[in-house]
Amino acid sequence: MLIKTPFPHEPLPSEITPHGVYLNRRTALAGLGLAAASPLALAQGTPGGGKLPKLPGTRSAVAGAMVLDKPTSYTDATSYNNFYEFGTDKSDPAAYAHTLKTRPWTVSVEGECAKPMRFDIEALLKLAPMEERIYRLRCVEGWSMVIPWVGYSLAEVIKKVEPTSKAKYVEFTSLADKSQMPGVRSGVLDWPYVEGLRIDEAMHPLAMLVFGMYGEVLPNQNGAPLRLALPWKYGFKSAKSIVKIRLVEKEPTSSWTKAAQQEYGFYSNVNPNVPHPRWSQASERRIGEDGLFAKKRPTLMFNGYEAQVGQLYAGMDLKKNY
Ligand SMILES: Nc1nc2c(c(=O)[nH]1)N[C@H]1C(S)=C(S)[C@@H](COP(=O)(O)O)O[C@H]1N2
Ligand SMILES: [Mo]
Repeated sequence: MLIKTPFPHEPLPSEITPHGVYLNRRTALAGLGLAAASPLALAQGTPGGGKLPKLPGTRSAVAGAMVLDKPTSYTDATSYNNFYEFGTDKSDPAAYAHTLKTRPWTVSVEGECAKPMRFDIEALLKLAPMEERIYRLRCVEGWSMVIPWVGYSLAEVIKKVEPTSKAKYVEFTSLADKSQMPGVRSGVLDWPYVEGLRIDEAMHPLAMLVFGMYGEVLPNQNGAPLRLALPWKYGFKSAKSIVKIRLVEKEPTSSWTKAAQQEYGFYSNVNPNVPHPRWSQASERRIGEDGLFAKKRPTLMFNGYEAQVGQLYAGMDLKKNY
């Protein structure tokens, strides 16, 4: 049977909210004789919405954490979203996610570990120093963004619970509450939203637990109060609004794999050479570059993070392990 999934189309330019004006800080600084603005200055100059509490992070020292691509405008990053718990249209999360209650919020970290723990969100915010990292985000649908996230490596939390030798994988579960999330009443996915990683992927320093973006706390539509950012994988691997992190022995089944196994594999590493069964993955549209003359960008192996993560997959057949 052919499963009709809601991932089939390339967005039309008309579907994309006109983006806000990007404050070109490099140009502004050039006028002041400070042309050699560091990527840090550039990142910190990427304006947020100015309505949410500030959440600053120091420039990350993790290799590959600061791409030099121009960050997507805050307006685009917060109005063109995938968060099916609030509906399947790109504009639904921004329209409906205000009903999500992000306090109180606890995250249980459990399973194959010596010290299972329930973390209050306030404790997680203090668990490790906040870093700013500018990552590419490549959606499996064929578009991409560049987002200055604020958070720290997921490994910081996993280490705390002391995984046992049986902890081969990590499973992430998002909140699924009909009273707060209107999309959970639909059968579009088998709720709750579940994703998974191999433990060595989860422990990689680039695998990030995110609490903020653009120097402010996460807007609800982007996965408040905490989500993942896995820059070398298709966007759907980065679960939003996480309530449970479970260390397990067997490969978890993600919600998208359950919905259409031939289309969304466990690894889902960005790979221009492995087409999705219904469309090519060789190129992408960068949101904000949607003008009449905008060229598509070639998609990079592992989304451009091959130097950092390639060895995780040494010797694996990436067509088979899609
Ligand atoms: N819980 C949950 N997490 C999710 C999704 C979702 O529908 N539900 N969508 C995923 C997809 S397909 C993408 S591309 C990214 C989008 O993140 P963004 O809206 O912050 O750009 O979130 C991912 N995380
Ligand atoms: Mo996506």
